[in-house]
Amino acid sequence: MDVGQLKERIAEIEAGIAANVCDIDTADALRGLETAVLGKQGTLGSLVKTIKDYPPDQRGHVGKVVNDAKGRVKAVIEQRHRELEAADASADAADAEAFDPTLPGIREPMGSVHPVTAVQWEIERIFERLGFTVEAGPEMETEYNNFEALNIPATHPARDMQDTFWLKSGMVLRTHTSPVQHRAMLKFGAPLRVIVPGRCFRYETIDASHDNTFHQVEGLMIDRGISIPNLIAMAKTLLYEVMQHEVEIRVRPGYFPFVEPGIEIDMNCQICGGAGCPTCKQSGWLEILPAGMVHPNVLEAGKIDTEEFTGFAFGLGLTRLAMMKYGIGDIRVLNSGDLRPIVSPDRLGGPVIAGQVGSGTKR
Ligand code: FA5
Repeated sequence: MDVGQLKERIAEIEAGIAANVCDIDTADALRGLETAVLGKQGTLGSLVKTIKDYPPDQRGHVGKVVNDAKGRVKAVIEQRHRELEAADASADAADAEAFDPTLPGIREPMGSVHPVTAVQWEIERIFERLGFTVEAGPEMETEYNNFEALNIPATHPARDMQDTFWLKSGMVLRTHTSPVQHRAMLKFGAPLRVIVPGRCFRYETIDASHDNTFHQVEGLMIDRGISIPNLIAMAKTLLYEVMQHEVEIRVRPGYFPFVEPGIEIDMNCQICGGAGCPTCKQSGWLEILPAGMVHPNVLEAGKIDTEEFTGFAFGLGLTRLAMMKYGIGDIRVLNSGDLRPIVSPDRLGGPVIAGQVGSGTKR
């Protein structure tokens, strides 16, 4: 091509670059353009090789035309580089402005201790101070431990006092925590001070104060000279410490085959203040602590010397006590799985730390 055609070709190349360079928005793409135009095989770069083909008197001029064009294109590409760098820097600045480290963080929702667990821990602390140990027993029990060892033989009418979930194996879901009395006597002998918090199961109609799954705390104290006044004093201390105020109680005779005599300790309903409500079945009182002196047959089944030792036992309704403490009028919310708080976490001892709550009784 002659010098005129060369100049036209160069003008075309430059016009193409000028038209498209603004659409290039990454440094990589810009480097690609640079190679495609200025590289040895590039549209402008490859023209350098042709300089030697021109007559000697024109070579100086052709070389200047080609190199000037290369310089202009290089300047256009560098300008675009600077624009891209400036755009990146202002995007970083905008990001930095959007992140304000002084703003308070967004709190993840935290769990809290279940009201029943909170009262259980409190009761464990109270009894540990009184020299009791905390034991656990299986929720699936033998018929013998749940009934016979507690002086309730198969034909005894008291079997109907607690509607039972029977398992195909012949075992039962324990209807109360009392079978652990027998286990503890065999395990530790006398003297003995033990409490057993745990879940119990009954096949019964559910209402505001009855669930088919609920918690009790069994208590057992065996020693020389134990009598009913020890039991009543302990019950008063327990209720006072849990409720943090004096609680009105009433004591009635009660019948349980595993104690003699048996008593029922009821507490003044804290939901209605004694006026009557669905929780206390309009009576103003709630059965909370059935108890009594351990029956000699039960002591003997537990290999305790009845000549030397006597003892009291109680079966605290832990779920109901939690309801009274926190003013929960319906037992059904406690096992409902509804996670909306019914009690302020502060009253339950603050948020739970992962792993703190388990099915066991110990913290
Ligand atoms: C018993 O279970 C006896 N084992 C208690 C006992 C132990 C007596 C040691 C003497 C010596 P009772 O069936 O009354 O007793 O239950 C004890 C407590 O568990 C009741 O006072 C009540 O507070 C609670 N309770 C019983 N059934 C339910 C239920 N369906 N839902 C919620 N709480 C219940």
